[in-house]
Amino acid sequence: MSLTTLDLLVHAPPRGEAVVWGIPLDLGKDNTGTDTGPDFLRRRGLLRMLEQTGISYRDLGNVPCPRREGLAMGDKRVKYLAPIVEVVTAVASCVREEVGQGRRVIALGGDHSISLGTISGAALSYQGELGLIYIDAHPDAMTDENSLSGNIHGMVTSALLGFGHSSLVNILQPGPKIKPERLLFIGIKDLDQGEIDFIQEHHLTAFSPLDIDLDGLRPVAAAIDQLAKRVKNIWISFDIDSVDSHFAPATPMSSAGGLTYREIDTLSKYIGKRCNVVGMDIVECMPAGEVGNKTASTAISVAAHLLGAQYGWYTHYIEQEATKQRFRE
Ligand SMILES: [Mn+2]
Repeated sequence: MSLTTLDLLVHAPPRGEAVVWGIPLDLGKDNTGTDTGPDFLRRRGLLRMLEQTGISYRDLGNVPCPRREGLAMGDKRVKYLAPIVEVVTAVASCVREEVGQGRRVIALGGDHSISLGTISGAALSYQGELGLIYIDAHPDAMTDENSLSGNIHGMVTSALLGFGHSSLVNILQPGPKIKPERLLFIGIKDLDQGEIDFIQEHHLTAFSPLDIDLDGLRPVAAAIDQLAKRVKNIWISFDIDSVDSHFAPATPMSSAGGLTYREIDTLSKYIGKRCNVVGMDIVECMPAGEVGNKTASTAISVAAHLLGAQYGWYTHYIEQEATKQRFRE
């Protein structure tokens, strides 16, 4: 074992206070079913995890989000633009406030369009001094001009970088929110040609499962370290579909070939110990697709690790043994 890996396993009580916030926005894509994601993750152990790991938190409940029945879709190139912008603008202003108070935000989606709000808010709170690690099977870098579906959940990173429909770019304040050299993609594997061009054109750093198969996690870890050195505060946007469907089936774009359990487990531990994670999104959770408790337990342990906590079956086991011992004494 190297000193690095031992260091990653040290149990240190996570610092600071967190807020849990549900954003059941379900308008950013064609299929529905991610609106129940926040309550599902709470019920399946997210809040229990926060209690067990000693993270003090407040649950802010769920943001009211309009349902698509009776709503006008509007321009087919940016479906449901007006209601999405309304919700994410409110989200941005609340996240700016919470982050400004030094609280770490755990934002539960909803589809990935919520991140237009959470990340814009956090970036504005730090006057643009924010790094972003985007863990997703898709880079979500389309625009209203080249998207085939017109779904806004696929236009997130392009808008944060300042490209695409002006209403998505100018959330809360005009202009880009993230600098291209402060964005790191991990897990992308399903890309449109427009996204391949976008990544090349803006020299974005991206690691696909193929890169990880070829070179291992070492280059990814180096890129994480480099980002943490470049910018103090980091936001993690975790799309459940970045993980192989075997380990996290409950997501609309679930597919095989994504990150393995061990890869996401290692990565989340590494990020949690090496980066100052100021907040995270956990998005695209679709409870109807759940098998057993696979997706929930994967997502919840990822969240714990991103906050710097040790969490898993072995920590439970140790706790139980410690309780038994106290009882005997
Ligand atoms: Mn996504």
